[in-house]
Amino acid sequence: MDTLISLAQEGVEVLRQTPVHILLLSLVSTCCGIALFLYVALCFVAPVPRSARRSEKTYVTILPDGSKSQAKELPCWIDQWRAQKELAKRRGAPAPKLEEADLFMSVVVPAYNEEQRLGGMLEEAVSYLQDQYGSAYDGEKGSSKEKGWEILIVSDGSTDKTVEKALEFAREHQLSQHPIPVPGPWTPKPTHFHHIPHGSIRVITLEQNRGKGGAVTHGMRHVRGRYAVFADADGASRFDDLGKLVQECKAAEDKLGRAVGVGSRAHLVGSEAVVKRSKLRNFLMHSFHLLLRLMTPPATAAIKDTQCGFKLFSRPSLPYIVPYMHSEGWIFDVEMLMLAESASIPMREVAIGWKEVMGSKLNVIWDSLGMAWGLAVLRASWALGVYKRD
Ligand SMILES: Nc1nc2c(ncn2[C@@H]2O[C@H](COP(=O)(O)OP(=O)(O)OP(=O)(O)O)[C@@H](O)[C@H]2O)c(=O)[nH]1
Ligand SMILES: [Mg+2]
Repeated sequence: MDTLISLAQEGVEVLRQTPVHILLLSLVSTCCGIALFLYVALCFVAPVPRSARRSEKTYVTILPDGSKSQAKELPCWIDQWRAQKELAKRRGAPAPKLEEADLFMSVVVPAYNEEQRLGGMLEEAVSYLQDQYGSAYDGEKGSSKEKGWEILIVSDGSTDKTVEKALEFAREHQLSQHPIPVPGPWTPKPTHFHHIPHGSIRVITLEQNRGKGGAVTHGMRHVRGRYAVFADADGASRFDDLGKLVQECKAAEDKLGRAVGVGSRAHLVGSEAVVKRSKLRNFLMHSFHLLLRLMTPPATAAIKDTQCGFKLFSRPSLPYIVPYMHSEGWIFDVEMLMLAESASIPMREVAIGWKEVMGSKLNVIWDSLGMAWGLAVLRASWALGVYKRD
């Protein structure tokens, strides 16, 4: 004990005798050393999304005769926009605008082994889309009409019959003479069947599983709509609430037409749907929200439900978000919101209907740990400049 005290006294004496500028210099160099170490460590652990493979830049659909199409090239607005941006930079011209939308609403459905749940979700989606937005691509590019829709199903390396089920659904809804609608979480006894226009459902297959974030981002790169929404394949979110998201988004759009509508289940906390979940899951959900509030910038931190799989983007907001996405897993929603916030894009949280649907693939403990780690890496990578906008 005595030795410890005398050692401490010696240390204090040395500090007292060292000139202040030397002390400051050592402090600054220690901080710089730590920051450099963190930066280098982050460069190793921060996720870098794999680039899309050749076949992943194609889609298949159902042709008017009911056969499956050949793989067709997926139009990618980012590739075109990047090329135009590069050209504009060389000429010293202002950044280009995104090319006009081909249709009104694009729906991206990430699907990983969803042969069981996908049909009901699609039924509810197409009945809303067909009622609201009528026939698909009507050829009037740049039209101000609120017409036309498409669904992009991104099978995320599924090993079951997700792709076959999606195509079967499209075939049935294009051709069927004896239609039978598929029951879904919100319509267990559906009464209406909608015939859909040819080619309005496109199926994209990722060769290897990327995670929900990777699948959603991939889909978002290829949307043709004036608005693009992503929606989970389980149909847990009430699809009819898309109208509310569109309304809120429109009301919030800035001068550039940018806005994000964030579907939210926050109003359901305390309701049967949430209480029914295990105590552990609810505890982890609250801990995650606390972490989010502490670690994210103010507008993102103010969103009460960042994880809801139902978010709408107006087309002009896409170039500020989608090209800069890194997260492949469950934390990708937070990255989308943070990117929107850093570009000052207005965000509106909109209460939607939501139901617990059997068959979730979320591993409560493992995925919660992964999300906490992902959030820390994400936040540090943007803060320290490992990730940056070009
Ligand atoms: N689990 C998982 N889902 C993926 C993956 N890629 C895409 N998804 C899709 O992500 C969506 C959400 O998956 P769910 O298993 O319902 O998880 P969740 O909705 O976040 O959690 P719950 O509230 O329990 O339903 C579904 O459309 C999945 O098919 C992946 O790699 N893993
Ligand atoms: Mg779900």
